[in-house]
This record gives sequence, structure tokens and C-alpha cells, in this order.
Amino acid sequence: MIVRKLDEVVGTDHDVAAEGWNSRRLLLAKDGMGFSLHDTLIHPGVDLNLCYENHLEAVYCIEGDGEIRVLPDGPTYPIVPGTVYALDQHDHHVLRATTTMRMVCVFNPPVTGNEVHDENGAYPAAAVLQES
Ligand code: 9YT
Repeated sequence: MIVRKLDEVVGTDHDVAAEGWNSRRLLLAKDGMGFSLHDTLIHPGVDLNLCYENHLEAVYCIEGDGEIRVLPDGPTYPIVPGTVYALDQHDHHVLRATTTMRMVCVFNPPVTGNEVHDENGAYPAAAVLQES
């Protein structure tokens, strides 16, 4: 069993920041769960143009509010606490917070630790973990 606290991740290599967001990665590929689990803050006033071509992502908002716009033509959905969205089609989207949003994010396949978005708004395909 793995038991981990957010406090143990904050300020470590698994607390990853980029423009507009801060991802505290609680469970990673190396934990062997088949998904990664992040407690992510989305800061207000930044348009995050994202398209996870190598991953599926589910995002559950637990604090704050904002919106997600599906590209190229919409629709736009409000995001408030209690809203989940699942990018089951590797959907290209823009995420924007009005107030700091706290999101529980699940990635399949799991991220390995320090991924940030490339120029297309994606994370690289997961490296194959070698059994030792
Ligand atoms: C909701 C979202 O995609 N935010 C960007 C950061 C990412 N989800 C992460 O790695 O936690």
C-alpha cells in the first residue's frame, strides 16, 4: 500500500510549475498503478492551450472556477467545484481560471514525474519503465 500526503510532495521534484499552473504529482508511473494522480492549481488569467495527444486525462475541480473551451469551435463549459471533464478524444482545448482552480487530475498512461507541455500543449509519450 502507498500512503502519501500532499505536504510530502510540495516543494519536491514532483511539485512541477509552469506558466499558469502548478502540479503536485502524488502518484506517478513508478508507483505502478497504471495512472498518475495530481493535485493541480490553475492560476487565473492565463489561457492554457492544451492537447494531450499521448494521454487520456480526467480532471475534477474541487476549488475555484473558470471555463474550458473546446477548439476549434467550442462549446465552452463552465468549471466549478464538483465538475469533472474527461478528455476521452485527446480533445484540443483552452482552460482558463477565473479564480485559482484546484483540480484532481488523472493521467493514463501515467506521467513519469516532471513533464511540462510541449509546443502543441502535450506531454511526451510515456517512457517504457524497465523492470529491474
Ligand atoms: C488541467 C490541466 O491539464 N492542467 C495542466 C497541468 C496538468 N494537468 C498536470 O500535469 O497536472
